[in-house]
Amino acid sequence: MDRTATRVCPLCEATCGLSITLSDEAVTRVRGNPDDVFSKGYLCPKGASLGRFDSDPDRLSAPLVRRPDGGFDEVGWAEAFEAVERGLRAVTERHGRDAVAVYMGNPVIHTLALPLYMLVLRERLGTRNVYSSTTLDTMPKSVACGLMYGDPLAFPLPDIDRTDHMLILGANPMESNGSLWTVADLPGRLKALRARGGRLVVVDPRRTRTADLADEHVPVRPGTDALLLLGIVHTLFDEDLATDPGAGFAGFAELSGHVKPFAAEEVAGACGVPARTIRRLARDLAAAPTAAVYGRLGTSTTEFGTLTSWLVDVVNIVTGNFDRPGGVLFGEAPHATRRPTEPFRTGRWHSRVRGLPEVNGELPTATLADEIETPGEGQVRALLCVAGNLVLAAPQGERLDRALPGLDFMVCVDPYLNETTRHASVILPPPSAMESPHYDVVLAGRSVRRNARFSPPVRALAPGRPSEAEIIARLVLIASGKSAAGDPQSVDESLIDLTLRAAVGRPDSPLRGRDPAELKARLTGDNALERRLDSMLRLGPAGDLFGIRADGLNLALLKATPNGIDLGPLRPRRGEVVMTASGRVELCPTALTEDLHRLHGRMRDLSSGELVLISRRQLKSVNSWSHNIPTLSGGTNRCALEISTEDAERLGVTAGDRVRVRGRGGEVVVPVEPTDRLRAGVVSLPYGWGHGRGGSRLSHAATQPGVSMNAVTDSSVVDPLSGTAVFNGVPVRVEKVAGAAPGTESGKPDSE
Ligand SMILES: Nc1nc2c(c(=O)[nH]1)N[C@H]1C(S)=C(S)[C@@H](COP(=O)(O)OP(=O)(O)OC[C@H]3O[C@@H](n4cnc5c(=O)[nH]c(N)nc54)[C@H](O)[C@@H]3O)O[C@H]1N2
Ligand SMILES: Nc1nc2c(c(=O)[nH]1)N[C@H]1C(S)=C(S)[C@@H](COP(=O)(O)OP(=O)(O)OC[C@H]3O[C@@H](n4cnc5c(=O)[nH]c(N)nc54)[C@H](O)[C@@H]3O)O[C@H]1N2
Ligand code: SF4
Ligand SMILES: [Mo]
Repeated sequence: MDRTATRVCPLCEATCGLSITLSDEAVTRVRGNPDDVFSKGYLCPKGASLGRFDSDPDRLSAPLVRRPDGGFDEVGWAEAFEAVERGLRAVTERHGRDAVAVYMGNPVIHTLALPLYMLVLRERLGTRNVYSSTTLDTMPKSVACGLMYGDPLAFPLPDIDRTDHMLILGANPMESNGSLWTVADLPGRLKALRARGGRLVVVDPRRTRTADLADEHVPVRPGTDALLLLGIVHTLFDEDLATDPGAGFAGFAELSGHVKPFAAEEVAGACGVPARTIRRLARDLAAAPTAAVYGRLGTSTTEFGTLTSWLVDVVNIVTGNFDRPGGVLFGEAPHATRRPTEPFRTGRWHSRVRGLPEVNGELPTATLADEIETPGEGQVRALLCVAGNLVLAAPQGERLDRALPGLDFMVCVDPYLNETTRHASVILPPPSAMESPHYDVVLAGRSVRRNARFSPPVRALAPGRPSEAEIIARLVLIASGKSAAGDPQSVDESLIDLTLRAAVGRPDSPLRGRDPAELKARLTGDNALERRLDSMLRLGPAGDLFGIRADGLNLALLKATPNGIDLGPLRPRRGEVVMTASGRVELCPTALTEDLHRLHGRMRDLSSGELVLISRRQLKSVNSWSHNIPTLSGGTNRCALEISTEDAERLGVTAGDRVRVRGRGGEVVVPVEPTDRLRAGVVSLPYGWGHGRGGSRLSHAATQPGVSMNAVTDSSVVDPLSGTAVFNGVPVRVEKVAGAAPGTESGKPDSE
């Protein structure tokens, strides 16, 4: 029997609504759901392949526990949890709580269960060794927003549907579909901007598909966007085009002083962009009726990631485009979210080996290998890795590949036996997305239109198989010193009690004085996790407040509305969001203006002319874990080093020749693809390849393994303010090799 179900896609931040056809419970077809209130039928090739992810024969269906001889045994769930309990307890009893590190990868934000439970798990583990993909990605933006607005999760989002002018730096949304910016059908919306007469400018060392669509492409030298943006801000002051944002903002007058050394004419050489272009970019932004500047991975994972992220917002503010329709607006989740309780600051503790500051309760993933390898008090001896593929994702991942086997104990919550999980002591595989309920706890708050959508599981869980929520809840029990065999729902029950008690206790709460038990009795949902979601929906800005707001949201309403509920466009709301100590938006936080000296000191080396490596994402890849899906690999989706035709000629290489790419972190041998899409002096590798390692079970990926870009990157270099890794602007040497075997990779450090 065929049937169809709706579900939001978990593969990227665009959150497209899908219509899924099942035949005898197997997914036979995935289409965009034309009635979805947010995505209106859009989908990309990855979403169309979601059924292949579901039916991939390499997905683990039972837990694996390592045998003394090194292989894995498939075991029952109770036995696997007992092994975790024993393993983690042995480490904490001997070495203390900080000896257990936790790493959370990117798919965390694409599930309902993980963002809700990982916070609790982190708290209960009580370790300072918390790591995540955030310090491989968005942390610079968080630090900038924390310092400017007081909330590290308050991200201004370009109002794409109403803007007249978009300046995009270091992002390729035509292929990535957007990031820190949840927009379904971003390609269509960028085209619509052009069609209504709006202007699109793309700053990127590579002429990407997004740049192909633009009115203007500015091929900047990698790692120099902070200088380019400073040149723009300088021009705005210099030519009297800067708008004083007024009383709610601190530091406008000071700003013009800070940008003094960065005139367009001063930075042009380092950026590789003519001064007249920089000045014109500034004038165009100032002249546009509305404009929005957006920067993503190419601006974030560089040595000056936090400065660049700050300057993107500075330009939006001093061109009068901050917190207004057509400019940038803060996102707004429809459910209750955690707000910070104290002004943002970093460095409440430091990493043991390199002394890097804590940010948002985390330490930089770039220093995890140091913490595992360096003996002494506080050494990391166990790792809990949830939805992460550290070996391919972290800078100098080959070093982690060598360090992980030295751990006393390692638990992975992951559906695959892959490059990282092959080092685990225990692997706990979550069920497929098809068997998991979904609501975008994180991404709903980054969405260009406010909306609420709930997807029930498309298919029932196999009997005896725990949901991802149950897996993590049992880990929470273990971390709380209880038995993993206890009741996992007790974790949610106690969290619901806490939330409701707080809601009735707040002096300004509309629910003040109500009985929490009475409110709890009204929650609906098929399990405790769903009831927890119901409480968050009901207490949120669009919630029904347990009946006070007649048309407000609750879970039952979302279940009755499978295509979702649109709650309208974003609105100006900085008054609600900004929570700095001064109560004003801080245009010139000291930590940032001080970092300008480091940038100024580096201006010369940035234009040294050595070859630098940048990363790229591919339309048919999902980071490191989709290459096992045959429909998403092969053809144009392969691993090769792009090189400018000019550099190819200089090195005497032509398409398909093999080259050795050597960086400070190590080297790879990879075929080249000369292209006129790259500016000279820049080479580009796709991120996420490097499969085919012994002990992994990714049969299709092993047939075309590619090489890992992170065999070349260097974990000793980070953006110091956020601890974020550097994946763009990595100095490398490239030389032709004769007759090397395909995809050879030594990962041997060049100099350490
Ligand atoms: N050189 C270079 N390195 C980079 C980047 C780059 O551009 N260049 N990009 C960086 C960025 S932006 C990011 S976000 C990081 C990503 O870093 P990671 O998140 O560590 O890596 P991913 O490749 O996303 O791997 C996700 C893992 O989660 C598993 N998984 C998939 N779905 C689920 C699920 O539902 N539940 C669970 N429990 N597990 C699941 C997959 O099998 C895989 O092992 O990589 C970073 N690394
Ligand atoms: N198809 C697909 N979509 C994805 C993913 C995927 O793997 N595949 N991954 C998801 C994840 S985890 C993320 S974080 C997002 C990332 O989303 P994006 O940031 O939009 O994606 P990237 O392709 O990494 O784009 C970075 C761009 O920066 C450019 N660049 C590199 N260095 C510099 C520089 O110094 N300055 C400037 N101005 N540009 C530079 C690169 O050429 C590239 O075009 O994508 C998400 N969506
Ligand atoms: S754009 Fe992203 S959310 Fe939409 S179908 Fe593709 S992978 Fe899924
Ligand atoms: Mo990412």
